[in-house]
Formats: sequence, C-alpha cells, structure tokens
Amino acid sequence: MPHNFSAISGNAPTFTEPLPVGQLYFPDWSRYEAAMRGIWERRYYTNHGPLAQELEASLAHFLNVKHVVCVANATIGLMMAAEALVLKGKVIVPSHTFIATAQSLKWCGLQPVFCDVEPSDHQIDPQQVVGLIDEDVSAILAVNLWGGACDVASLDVLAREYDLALYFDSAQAFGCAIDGVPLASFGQAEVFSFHATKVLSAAEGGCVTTNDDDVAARLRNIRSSYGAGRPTQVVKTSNGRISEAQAAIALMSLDDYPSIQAKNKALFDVYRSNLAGIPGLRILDPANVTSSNYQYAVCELDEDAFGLSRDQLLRLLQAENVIARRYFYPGTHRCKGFDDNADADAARLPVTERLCQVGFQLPLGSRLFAESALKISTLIKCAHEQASALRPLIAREY
Ligand code: T4K
Repeated sequence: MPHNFSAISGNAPTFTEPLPVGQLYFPDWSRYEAAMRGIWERRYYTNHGPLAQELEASLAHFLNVKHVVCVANATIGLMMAAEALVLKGKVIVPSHTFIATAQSLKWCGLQPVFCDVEPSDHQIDPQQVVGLIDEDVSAILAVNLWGGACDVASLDVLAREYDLALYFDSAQAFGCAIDGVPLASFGQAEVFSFHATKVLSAAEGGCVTTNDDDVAARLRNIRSSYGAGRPTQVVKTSNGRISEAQAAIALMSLDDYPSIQAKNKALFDVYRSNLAGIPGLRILDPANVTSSNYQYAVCELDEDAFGLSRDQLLRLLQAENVIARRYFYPGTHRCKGFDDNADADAARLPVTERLCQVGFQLPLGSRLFAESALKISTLIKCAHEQASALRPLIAREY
C-alpha cells in the first residue's frame, strides 16, 4: 500500500521549516526596539528596575493576587519558594513533571517522595498523596500540568488536615483559572515560568505568587540578597533577579496574552476535531479549569489500536519536520540523582511509567497556523491507516 510520508522515501519533508513544540513568542521588532531603547536611555539594566516593578504590578492585577515576585526563571522560583516556606524533610511531588520540579527540592536539601498521577488527566493523584504522608513530610508540591490544574480543592483539604504546606508548580499554568479564580492564589505559593516555550514569555523568567505577607517578604529577601522589600532575616539568599530586558519582553507578552491564548485555542480545536476518532490516539483536554492557556497539545498513543508505537510515530513526524516530542521522558524517578529506589518507586507509579511510553506533545505556538495543524492531523491519520506499509520502513529505535 502506498503512503503519504515523503521524507521516509528520501524526498523533501512535508514542512520546509521545523515546527517545534513551545510558544516561542517574539514581539513585533519595532516594539522590542523601543523597549530596549528605553532601557538604554534610563541606564538601568537590572535590580528591581522600573520595568520589573511595572511587571510585578501588572501581573498582580492580572492574576488577582497580593504579591508577585518576579524571578530569573521558574527553577530558581521553586527553590526560593521551598526556602521561603521553611520546609524540611520530605516533600510529596509527582514524578510525571519536568525535572526542575524535583531538582528544586534537591537544591534545598529536601527529599522528594514521588507520587503517581491520574490516568484521565495526568495531574497528581490526591488519593495516593494520603498514603505517602508520614511524620517526615512537611509539604505537598503539586504541579498544574498542560494548561490545566490538579484537584486543588482536595489537596487543600489534605494539607489542612495533616498540617502540611501546599504549594504549586504552575510553570505551565499561566492564565488558567478555576471557576473564574486565576491560578496564583492557591496554596501558600505558586510558581510560574516565563521561559520562551511558555505562553507568557520573558525569554527566560518566572514569578512566585502568594497572598501571604511574610512569605512574600522572605521571597524578596532570598531573591536579591536582601535587595528589595521589607528586610527579613533568611537563611539563604540567591540571585533570582529578573533583568529589565526580560521584564520588557514579559510586559509585551502580557499585552498580547489574549490574542496568543485565542490562537492557541483555535489550533487546539483544529487538532481536537481532526484527531477525533483515530483509533488508539487520545488528545487531552485541559483538566479542572474554566479557562486554559491551551499552550500544549498533549496526546497518548495506544500502539495496539493505532498500529505504530509512539516512538515510531514521532520518527515519522520528525522526518517531516514536525518536531513532536515525548514529554516527559524518562519519569523523574528514573533520572540520575532520583533513581536510588527506581524499581520500588516504579511499582507505585504505574500511570507515570505508562505515560513515559505513550505520551507526546504536538507543535503548538507562534510558528504554527491552522493549515499546518490540519496537515499534521492528516499525517497522523495516514500513519494509522498506512501503518502496515510504514512499519517495516521505520527503525524501531527512538
Ligand atoms: N516546572 C515545570 C512543570 C516546567 O514545565 C518547567 C519548564 C519548569 C518547572 C522550569 O521552568 P524554567 O526554569 O525553565 O523557567 C523546555 C523548557 O526549557 C522548560 O522551560 C519547560 N518547562 C520544559 C517543559 O520544556 P525543552 O528542552 O523541552 O524545550 P526547548 O528549550 O528544547 O525548546 C523547544 C523547541 O523550541 C526546540 O525544538 C527548539 C525551539 N526553540 C527554543 C527556544 C528556547 C526555538 O526555536 N527558539 C528558542 O528560543 O525544555
């Protein structure tokens, strides 16, 4: 049977340019130039400058939260949050997340206790959290994944019942809301990423949000070696400052957020309607939120029903310049530094283990347009229909 994949036959790929995952927002050049000119004129690069202050105020308004502490990236934001919450011992955290979530705990001398996620939406499983609580656990670090949210209400009840700190890695959840309440004021703190691949971009950057005055004061002192805000004694300080150039990009990105979100949703809808009904393929809707940033198109692939494995499909797509990627691989519990009890952890993490084999992300962001999302969906449909012809042509190795 003939097939529709040109690259595998040695011809030019379907797309001339690689289509990566990630938002990759670049503001209009003239706006960027004007913003950089302002920085030059003020002769002020960093250290809580006027643009950083404007960004914090604008974000506090947008997110409806009392304190926004902007930082150099979300990884350092997570480290600062753990310090500001004065955590000790063990912290319950999902393994199915970007490695930075657990790494932030390691940098703070805390021990991650890995928890599984729900098969339906990939969010942390509150039922399993309960079973993992012992006297050494001081906190739950939950992750709001894929432009959705975990079961925040159940986690909140648990944290209160067992007197644990609860904070959120909301790196992927900027702009999302639960019943109209923006993610930012849940738990003791939330941490957002403004990396280039995120829906709000500072190129590199992030913020920690909280409604707690003392946590905010500690965060500001940790961020800047006592540089800004009410002076408070803290055990560790760092350099988590956001520069003026980063803040300038983030402000432009915030202005453009409504149109970015709308474009994401339109692209997501193209995928959702055109991938529907393909045997073995499932695209995840953002979980537990009343509004989503739709910054990710995350899928699962069942090899038996689809006819090809996830990795075989990714090879085919990547050859066509569709840089779809497996996320997350491997599970954090199998990564160096966290793998001392990998097999025992794996036995407790069956959903995470499965998702490492079947989960992937499709391109979605500034370089993608509806026509390309449609073409990608068609390629995936053809991959299923022509699986038996394609299978011998695809090397099994990822
Ligand atoms: N917690 C969670 C749940 C997270 O998802 C993340 C970050 C964090 C914490 C930590 O946040 P940060 O400390 O990073 O603020 C990316 C990002 O580096 C990372 O921010 C993100 N999550 C993670 C899920 O993905 P990669 O290695 O998968 O993506 P990367 O940088 O290779 O970019 C994707 C594609 O975009 C590539 O094909 C190349 C292309 N690209 C990338 C950049 C940066 C461009 O064409 N231009 C660019 O400027 O990690």
